Amino acid sequence: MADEAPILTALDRGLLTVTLNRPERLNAFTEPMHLALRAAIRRAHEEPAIRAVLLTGAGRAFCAGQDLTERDPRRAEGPPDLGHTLETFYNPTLRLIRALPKPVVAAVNGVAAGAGASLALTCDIVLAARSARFVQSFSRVGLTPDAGGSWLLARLVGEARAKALALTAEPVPAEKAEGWGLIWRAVDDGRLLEEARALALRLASGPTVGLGLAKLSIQAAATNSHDAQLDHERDAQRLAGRTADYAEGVLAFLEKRQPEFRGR
Ligand code: T3D
Repeated sequence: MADEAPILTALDRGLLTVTLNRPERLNAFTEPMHLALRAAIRRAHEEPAIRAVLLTGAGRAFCAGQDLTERDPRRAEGPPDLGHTLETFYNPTLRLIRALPKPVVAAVNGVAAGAGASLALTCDIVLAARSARFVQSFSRVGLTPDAGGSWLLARLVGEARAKALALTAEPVPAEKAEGWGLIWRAVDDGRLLEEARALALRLASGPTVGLGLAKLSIQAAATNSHDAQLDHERDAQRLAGRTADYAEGVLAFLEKRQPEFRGR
């Protein structure tokens, strides 16, 4: 298993499926896995043929966050600089996911803990198997939410729940996560990949520029004033209105047929 690629990728009909692939460690992050995930997201930025991304985990977990076997204090010369590892390994990839002007769907197939939960919640649409759970496990090891976790939690579920989750590390089952608005949908375990893939393929055949602009607009709204957001929307719509997909969308509506978007 040690020789297996830590990240698997497959491209099909505009959808890049990225699978975290260290199932024996619940897909916990090592440096090679970080670098491979970042390369996959970079590829999604660079290749026009990629119009959506699906992120999932191999085996029974989505991701257990940092691989703690790499943080064994018995083998360390002194306290680690975790800020350095966040800045070097986690944060660049999370920024790339947020900045990607294409939809990223997470299929959370099992437990998502620590930075693994943050990674899932960074994605644009999160589906989770009913048996999956989200754990802010940081406090169990003396840490504080990272990889965007504190920012995401506070915005998604509000300060009261965010603080309770961060301080208690109480697991949130998928259905409760859906009810709280932490994720989009909880799905029967056996149907998770099928449903997530169908959704991601639908997005991959959509008006890519418009979808990307919509994603970035919603994100900008988190920090913009209403006034600034009106300007942001004006500029985004200007760009969307110049795409061939917009012309095709209107034409298809007028001709009473399904549009055939090309992603440009
Ligand atoms: O360090 C930095 O760079 C800073 C950044 C930090 C970001 C972080 O993510 S900090 C948080 C790190 N993650 C955790 O603290 C989670 C640790 N894992 C757990 O709490 C539990 O494993 C889970 C709640 C995720 C799942 O529990 P359960 O009972 O379903 O599974 P398990 O039996 O605990 O784990 C199964 C195996 O995976 C087990 O190995 P074994 O005994 O079969 O050989 C376990 O040790 C291993 N495993 C699980 N999580 C990790 C891990 N091995 C290394 N690192 C892990 N994070």
